[in-house]
Amino acid sequence: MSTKGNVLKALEENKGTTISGEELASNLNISRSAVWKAIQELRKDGYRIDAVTRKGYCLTQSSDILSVEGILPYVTRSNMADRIHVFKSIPSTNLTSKKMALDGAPFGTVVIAEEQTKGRGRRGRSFHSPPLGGIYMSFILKPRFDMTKSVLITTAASVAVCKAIEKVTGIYCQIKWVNDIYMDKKKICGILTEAVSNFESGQIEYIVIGIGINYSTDTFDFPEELRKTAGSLFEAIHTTKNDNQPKDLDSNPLITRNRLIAEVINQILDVNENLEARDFIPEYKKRSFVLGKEILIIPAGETGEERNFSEGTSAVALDIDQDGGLVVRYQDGSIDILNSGEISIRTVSS
Ligand code: BT5
Repeated sequence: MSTKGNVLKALEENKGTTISGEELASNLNISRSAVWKAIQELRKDGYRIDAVTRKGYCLTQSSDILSVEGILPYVTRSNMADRIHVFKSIPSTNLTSKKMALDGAPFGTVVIAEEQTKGRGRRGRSFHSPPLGGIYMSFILKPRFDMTKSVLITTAASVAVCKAIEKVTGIYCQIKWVNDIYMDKKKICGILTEAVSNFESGQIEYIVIGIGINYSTDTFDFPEELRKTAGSLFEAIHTTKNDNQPKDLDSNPLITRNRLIAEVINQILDVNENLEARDFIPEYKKRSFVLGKEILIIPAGETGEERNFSEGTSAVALDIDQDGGLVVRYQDGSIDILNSGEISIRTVSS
């Protein structure tokens, strides 16, 4: 690790407390001027580091630049130091993950970006990924069963993300089948699961799960057409499931993007290890806001965009089955199970 990386690691481990230049220098076996130089570089990168006269340096609690050093202290697994990769700006963390997987990156690798310039949604749609306020991350995971159950993987990931958000921020989110996470009726997270197959054998070699969370994205950072439907965890005033009190991001410096990313890593790796047990299905149902409601099932058009609203088929969402499929009843009384990601649904009744 570079001197700058080592100094950052030490500051992250002591976040919120002051550590002297002398101590940093001796712990890292470098000169005090090397420490000073590293601090200057980190400040240039945007880290908020206070210098306290005769006491030393303190990385302020609210400093929240994404970094491996800032994430690692909260990750429960011990083998992740070389598997977490943070980028400033890349086209898409899913794309980078796929390339890394083909180049031999191990299962459990996580790719994170401050900004995506070509964030991807399903079926060629885009996921708006501006810098600073968002979390864009992808996992390279081992396929645990055939991809006809790919909906199940996305289902499990949705629950994992909701649990991570609740644990770190106290905010209770809901899920719209299959891959959208909502807070206060606005989409704050989307998930895109993709498979990487071996060209020759046709076998699926890797699964890439991409997660985009609007953490503190300003409404005006969304394009006009998304402002009514897209929300952010810390947009304005939020309520928690437990106390229904306003939640202010700055009042709790322990809530950071680095911390939330670490918890998403913990939850995703845990749930993925035991996917077949399907323990997450009850939690998915509890958080689903479509169950019991009238919905419109809208097929995707050839360009990937949804077809005309009026083409939708009306149905009632009854249940989520053991493979993450949505059980629906059509107006003629017939029952169907939707497993394909090739449709979108809209709630009609609230
Ligand atoms: C998704 O697709 O919601 C999956 C999004 C996955 C994004 C992550 S970020 C990390 C990883 N790398 C990638 O390149 N992608 C993954 P879909 O269900 O198709 O929804 C896309 C639609 O959501 C768009 O057509 C917009 O209407 C809306 N949308 C776009 N950006 C949004 C945002 N930031 N927040 C809320 N809604 C958004």
